[in-house]
Amino acid sequence: MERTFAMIKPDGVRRGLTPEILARIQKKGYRVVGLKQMVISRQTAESHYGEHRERPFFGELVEFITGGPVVAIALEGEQVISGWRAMMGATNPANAAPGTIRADFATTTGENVTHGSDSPESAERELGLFFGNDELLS
Ligand code: YYY
Ligand code: MG
Repeated sequence: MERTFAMIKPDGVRRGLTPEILARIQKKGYRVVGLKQMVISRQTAESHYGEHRERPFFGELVEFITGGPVVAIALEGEQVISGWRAMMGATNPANAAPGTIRADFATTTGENVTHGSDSPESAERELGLFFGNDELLS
């Protein structure tokens, strides 16, 4: 059993996609073990996306992700790290397979509705960044 960090980004929250996305997660059968709506601080955003610090889009990415409320989600399930990434689809919605969240709800890479950790190491780091242990179901 794995855990991963998922997030509905500010574009998804603003557009009212939270219920639709949570429904997809629950229908798939993943267990929501942590859930909160929050505005991400600049410091947390820069840490969360630290691997992209030198990329040209980093500034815009931090502005975007701190620009409105997000929904932070801790998920548990069999192979949930790759499974949630599969449900989201490719980073660029133009390359995302039909039926994935990014294909169905997004048109640009910069505003692609959801986040998902890309490895067990990222999942552990990101869950620790966004949730205290007392905020997660055991
Ligand atoms: O993990 P994932 O979100 O699918 O993609 P990453 O390569 O980790 O990039 C994180 C985030 O950065 C992406 O969701 C949108 C943004 N981004 C961008 O704006 N332009 C790019 N060329 C690449 C990524
Ligand atoms: Mg990533």
